[in-house]
Amino acid sequence: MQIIHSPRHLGHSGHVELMNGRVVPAFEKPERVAMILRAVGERQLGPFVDPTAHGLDPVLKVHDEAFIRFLSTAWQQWTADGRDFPALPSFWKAPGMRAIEPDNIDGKLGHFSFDAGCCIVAGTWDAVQAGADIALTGVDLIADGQPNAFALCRPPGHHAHAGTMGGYCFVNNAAVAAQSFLDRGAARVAVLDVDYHHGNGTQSIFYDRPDVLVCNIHADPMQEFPYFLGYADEAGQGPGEGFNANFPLPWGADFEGWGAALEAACVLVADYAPDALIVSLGVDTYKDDPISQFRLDSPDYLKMGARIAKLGLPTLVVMEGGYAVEAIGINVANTLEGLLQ
Ligand code: SP5
Ligand code: ZN
Repeated sequence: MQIIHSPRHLGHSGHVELMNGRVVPAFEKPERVAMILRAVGERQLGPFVDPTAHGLDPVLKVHDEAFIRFLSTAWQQWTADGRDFPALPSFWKAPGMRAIEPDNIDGKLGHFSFDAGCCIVAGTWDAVQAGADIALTGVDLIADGQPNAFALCRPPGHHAHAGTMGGYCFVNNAAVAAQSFLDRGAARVAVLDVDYHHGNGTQSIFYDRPDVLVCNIHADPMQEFPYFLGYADEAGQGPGEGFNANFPLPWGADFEGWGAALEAACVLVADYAPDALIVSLGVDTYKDDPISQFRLDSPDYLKMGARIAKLGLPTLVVMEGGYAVEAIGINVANTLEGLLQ
């Protein structure tokens, strides 16, 4: 399986997030990629491939132009204001306020975000662009005949909406990839999001469309971030009705409960008969994840990969979350190994 990655993610480092009321070093950190590279290298799941540059056009197919302009200039505007430390939003609009993009950078940060999980530093935009190129290179490889590929994107993407960053995500790599498959001739694409957190951004981007089926298995938003999307009754709207499926699970879920949801989601994917499958792979479902509450163990990821492989679909795996750095490598490598069997 070709593994696409780039050292450009290293620019997104030294950042912080607001967690439990405190500003702390970000859980979404560069060591995550280093550990994954080491594990997939040791297991010889490679070869490793560099991304090719695709520019912003494929990103702008799923993201608002004003949002992308903001991401590409935010650090410059933040530092022009005299601040030489990471940029973090701290103001948001309430319902009833106006959806205006203010001139002021603090206003912009609030306008284009839904939490204080997306910190911007000098190298963030370059890392984000590299992430999108990694996902798009994965699409190229599969469109050119590879049965599968692993897009080792960092930062992750599935919480990012068309015009909103959040949950460590800036550009929605999986959504950009799904749209690219369609633009390269696919009639239908399925996204299977197995990250611990609901992929609110991916759901939102495709919510009214029948050409992308989005299935999410995640912690019940009644208990867990992102709280305001990801409930079981969200089935899509308009022409997209019936093409979104959520499988919220309670805290403490192990592979017994989680695997039953995976089975149900795989049946939906198989019935949809897509031309390509995108797996939004978060391994924050792991029992020792520092910010999550599921109980999957490392061997479970082999089973997860094997079940997905049984679908027999061209499959692009896109990296999302997973914060137990000591185990992230083995858990990702197990998933890929399961997929290859
Ligand atoms: C891509 C991804 O996995 N993003 C996750 C963002 C989660 N941010 C909010 C987490 C809230 C966790 N609260 C419980 C803290 C336990 N100490
Ligand atoms: Zn997550």
